[in-house]
Amino acid sequence: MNIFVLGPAGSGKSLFVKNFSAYLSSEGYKVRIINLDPGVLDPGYRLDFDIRSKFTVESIMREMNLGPNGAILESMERLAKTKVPKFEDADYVLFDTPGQLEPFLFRDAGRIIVSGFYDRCCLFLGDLSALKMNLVSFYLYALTAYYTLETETIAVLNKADLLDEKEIEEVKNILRDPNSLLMRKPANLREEMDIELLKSLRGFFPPKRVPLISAKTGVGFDEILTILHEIKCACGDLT
Ligand SMILES: Nc1nc2c(ncn2[C@@H]2O[C@H](COP(=O)(O)OP(=O)(O)OP(=O)(O)O)[C@@H](O)[C@H]2O)c(=O)[nH]1
Ligand SMILES: [Mg+2]
Repeated sequence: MNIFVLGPAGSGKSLFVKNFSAYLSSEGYKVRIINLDPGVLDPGYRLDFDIRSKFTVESIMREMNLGPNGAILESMERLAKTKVPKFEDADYVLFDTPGQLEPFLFRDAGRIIVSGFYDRCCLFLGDLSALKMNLVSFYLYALTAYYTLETETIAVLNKADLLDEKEIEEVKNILRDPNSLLMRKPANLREEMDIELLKSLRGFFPPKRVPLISAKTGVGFDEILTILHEIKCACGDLT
């Protein structure tokens, strides 16, 4: 299965790929790792394919005399034209994706590359410590990825180790029952809208399928693996 790890800048994609790949290996799976981020300096893990062997944001800046944003856009044009290898020998292929999610998602690169892999899903990471109660925007962003890439997308709340038990329980409550938002303070128009949106979005992201994890400590990795198994079974492969 090909797993694209997506998420806003700094949400923990690279650390997740590093530690989740080690977890999968320790569970006996054969894992391959692909880096699609031409801007990363040191991803900190062993790679089976690295886009930086073709180009980097820095090399494009020098070559074309561009600033960082222009070079990132150019790098996405080149990424769209790159033939990314398929590793048929692996149980799981993990794809680390560019730190700048927008050009990957909203230009051709993401759609072209992701659609080239049949057996696939996306994990959309959010930084729980930054999101706190702003779960609606996280869901909407994950939904945007789902629609743009036309690929089953699991919303994953990362950096759970940075929250205390009470905060974790609060987030879980909101996931389970959006009305619990109301219990914290009197509803204003924005909160009423949040509740309605959360209720609708639960159709796409059922609470049971929104793991709270830590890419740092490995908490929640087993939950993600269970979800991946479920997705595989739903696709008809019961092996
Ligand atoms: N405490 C904690 N820190 C984390 C966790 N995941 C990532 N981090 C830290 O968050 C920072 C960003 O992590 P990265 O893995 O580089 O995030 P990224 O999404 O790959 O970042 P970009 O590729 O630059 O967008 C680093 O300092 C990580 O050590 C986590 O679960 N818990
Ligand atoms: Mg990264």
